[in-house]
Amino acid sequence: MTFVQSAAELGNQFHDDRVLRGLLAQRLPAAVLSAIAPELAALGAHAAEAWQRERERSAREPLLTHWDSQGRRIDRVELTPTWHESREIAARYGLVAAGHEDTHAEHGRLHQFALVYLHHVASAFFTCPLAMTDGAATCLKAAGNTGLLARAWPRYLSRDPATFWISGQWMTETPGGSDVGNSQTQARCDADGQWRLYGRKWFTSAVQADTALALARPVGAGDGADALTLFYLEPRDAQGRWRDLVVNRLKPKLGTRELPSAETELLGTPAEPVAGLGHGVRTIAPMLNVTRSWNAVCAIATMRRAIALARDYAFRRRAFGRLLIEHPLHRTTLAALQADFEAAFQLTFHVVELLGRAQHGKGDESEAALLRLLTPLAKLWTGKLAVAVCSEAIECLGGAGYIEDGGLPQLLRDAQVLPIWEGTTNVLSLDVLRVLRNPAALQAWRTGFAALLQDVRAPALETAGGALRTRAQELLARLAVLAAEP
Ligand code: MFK
Repeated sequence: MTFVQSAAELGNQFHDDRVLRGLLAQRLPAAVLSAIAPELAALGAHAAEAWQRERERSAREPLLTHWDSQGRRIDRVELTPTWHESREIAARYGLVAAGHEDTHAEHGRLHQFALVYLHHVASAFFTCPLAMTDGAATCLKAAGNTGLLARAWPRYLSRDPATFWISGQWMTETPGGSDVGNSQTQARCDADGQWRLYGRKWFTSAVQADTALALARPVGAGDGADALTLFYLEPRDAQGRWRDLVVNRLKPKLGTRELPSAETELLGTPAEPVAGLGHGVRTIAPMLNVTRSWNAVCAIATMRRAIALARDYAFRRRAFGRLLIEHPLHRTTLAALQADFEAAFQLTFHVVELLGRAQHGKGDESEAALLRLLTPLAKLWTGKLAVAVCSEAIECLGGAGYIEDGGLPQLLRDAQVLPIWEGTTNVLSLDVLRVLRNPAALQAWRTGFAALLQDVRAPALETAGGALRTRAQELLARLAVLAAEP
């Protein structure tokens, strides 16, 4: 009888996650934790079931149909079953709402992002429009646009799938991916006062979103980022027909293939300025900072999944007379992956906690500055790390890891988007420098580091703590020099 190796399996992804459970127990009041634990456990069970289910069916992708049988241009986008399911889950579990509701006060963001972390991989990147929806809600609130808040906010935060809306973020154009200031989309105002957008958006993530925030340049406004205006639009009418826009193509991407990213042409799409005219990049910035936090959470969720599979496999697979986990080199490899993951996890959830505190007016100015500084850092570090961790996890399973049906190749392909969208590593490094020019940021970093290092008190950690202090001081000195450069 030929030997057949059993595949890596997943248990309940909440119950099995020592790191998440430890953090929540440490950071949340016991009453909050016991209130949310059942839904975390339910999503943890769903994560494991969804992983198994995906292994048993062939890959699906959204489908774009341009014409109906009579020759009418319809640009119908059919979504995958997982995307339909994820919309339901997102509303019912409040994956956006939990971050904005007052139920758990400043702990709301921890609650929300624990849910997101558990659901991300099972969502087939439905987390992308959820991140943008969260960003849009944050952006409208920051802009204080009462009309748009009254219209869209209750939908973005709805826990009812029938009324839940998702938002897109339409910035990228052919001349401007990172350099958004090069955007060419024009905004023209009709005689009756209606603004309309004309131009090509080259990477409209989640094209089927109910609303979108889009940057465009009012005619005569001049060049550069500051002349752009942020507009709110609803791309389809009540009958589901596109409002003066066409969907030219769905992007043939390396990964995130269930996510319908599209090339669209705006042909006079009605839109409304979010916060007056001009300063569009500054107005959309709150959205960018929120989606960057989501990106970091989804990156650590990806790492955790890759490591869970590699670890389970190490307890099943025998080589050279013993289990892989009994080989010191293999154990060291897994331990190194886990160490990187845990560091990334702690940084990311620190950002999440700061976000919740800032939103509820708990943090002081120094905390706000630290949040602004750590957000791009968490995004840039975790995005790149997720790719490396997935790659190493594949190697941990050898040839079995390289096979499509096992799921790890898709995890790696999907991870590759994390360092790219929402600011590449270099763009975010420049953002960090932008922040550091504010002396309060450097001081916040100093204070934040000192507070964290105070917690390193166990005698066994004395040497490591000392090394960390020296490295932190070197880093601070280097950052001060960089921040002073023109
Ligand atoms: C699973 C997770 C899912 C995640 C969701 C994925 C959705 C993907 C869909 C996409 O849209 S992907 C495309 C995302 N594109 C980017 O992230 C753009 C990357 N480029 C940048 O981030 C540039 O730094 C940026 C365009 C924002 C600014 O470049 P500029 O043209 O050099 O502008 P400038 O003059 O430096 O900044 C303009 C203003 O914005 C300044 O304020 P003031 O007008 O008051 O001086 C900046 O301080 C402010 N600003 C820029 N970045 C900020 C910010 N303010 C707060 N936070 C920031 N991050």
